[in-house]
Amino acid sequence: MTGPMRLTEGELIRRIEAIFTGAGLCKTQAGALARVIAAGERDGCKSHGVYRIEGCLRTIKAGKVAADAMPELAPEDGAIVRVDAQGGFANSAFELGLPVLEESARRHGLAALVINDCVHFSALWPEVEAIADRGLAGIAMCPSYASVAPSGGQAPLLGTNPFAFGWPRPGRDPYVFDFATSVAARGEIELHRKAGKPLPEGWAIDRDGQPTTDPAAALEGAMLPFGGHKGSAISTMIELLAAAMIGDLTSPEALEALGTTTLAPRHGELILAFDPGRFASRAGGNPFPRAEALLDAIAGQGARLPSQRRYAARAEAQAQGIALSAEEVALMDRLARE
Ligand code: NDP
Ligand code: PYC
Repeated sequence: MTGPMRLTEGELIRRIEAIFTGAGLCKTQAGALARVIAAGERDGCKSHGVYRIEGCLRTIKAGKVAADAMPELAPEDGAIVRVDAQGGFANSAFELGLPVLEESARRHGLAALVINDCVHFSALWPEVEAIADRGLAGIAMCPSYASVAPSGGQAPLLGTNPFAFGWPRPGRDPYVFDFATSVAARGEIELHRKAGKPLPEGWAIDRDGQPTTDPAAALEGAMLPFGGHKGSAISTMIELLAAAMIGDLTSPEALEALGTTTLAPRHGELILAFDPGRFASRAGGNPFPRAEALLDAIAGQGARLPSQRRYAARAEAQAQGIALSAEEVALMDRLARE
């Protein structure tokens, strides 16, 4: 039995990539997946870290993702950049589209990256952070599969529909938030179930529409949107913009096509990029000093900025290695052998 260990990010990426190539994923798919999962683990985002490897493998073994997909960039269409993921994971499609999105946003002031026909399981902050690292503001959103009851409803319909935003901060880590539009991500419910821990009140209802703190009953019933009718409306917006509008599946359609919530769903994603300097003509093309004043004022009240915890976890992981529990090491060893 191996104990807990610390790995560098490069070592963790190589281990995860080997698991995926061993399961039949091509290098393009496996590399992009390994990078995003290792980044999640490095930043202490457990709901989309190493624990997700098993779900991706189930999806591969079930034949629900194109293991050798090479994403394809569509011909230029104004400020709309389109990448067809060809049924592969979203992550390599994003990597292909990012430089084109950046170039288009600089040329037009704003641009959209539409990813179609992708299998999606990952966190969105790596994407908006990558956009902000290029000096642009970014918004990313996607549906998932029906698992959340609309506010006032009792049955799964909306997805957990993540929504992420990134803002560049010259000389500092970008301002980034990224959250499910459900009270918590489904991954959190699954982690509570695995740990045998009850859910906090207000996260979910059972199949009879009654409030529950039992993770298994929540997974059979429905999760709840954050902020009642407000989260429900934002989640609906995501279904409209990042599914219906881009000609891809909504969360109920994605669940119907897949037939289960135990595999990663197939749908689309919408990512927007803004060139802040181009919008800031009234500010002499430089919006950053006033943006910094606002963000500093928030932090000045003792409030923590979103991603502050993540950047702190990253700094620790970069100094000391990414900490993996004995269970996580055993999981990766087992998955590498299977
Ligand atoms: P969390 O509730 O854990 O965090 C949401 C955001 O709020 C983070 O940016 C976090 O920053 C920030 N935050 C948390 N607490 C505070 C605080 N006290 N003050 C200020 N900011 C705070 O996220 P969720 O559980 O809702 O989502 C987790 C992940 O799941 C996301 O990355 C999302 O993309 C992913 N997801 C993916 C889906 C998919 O279909 N692909 C579906 C649903 C979710 P920090 O990280 O620093 O704590
Ligand atoms: O954690 O809610 C979630 C989730 C759904 C699909 C991928 N992640």
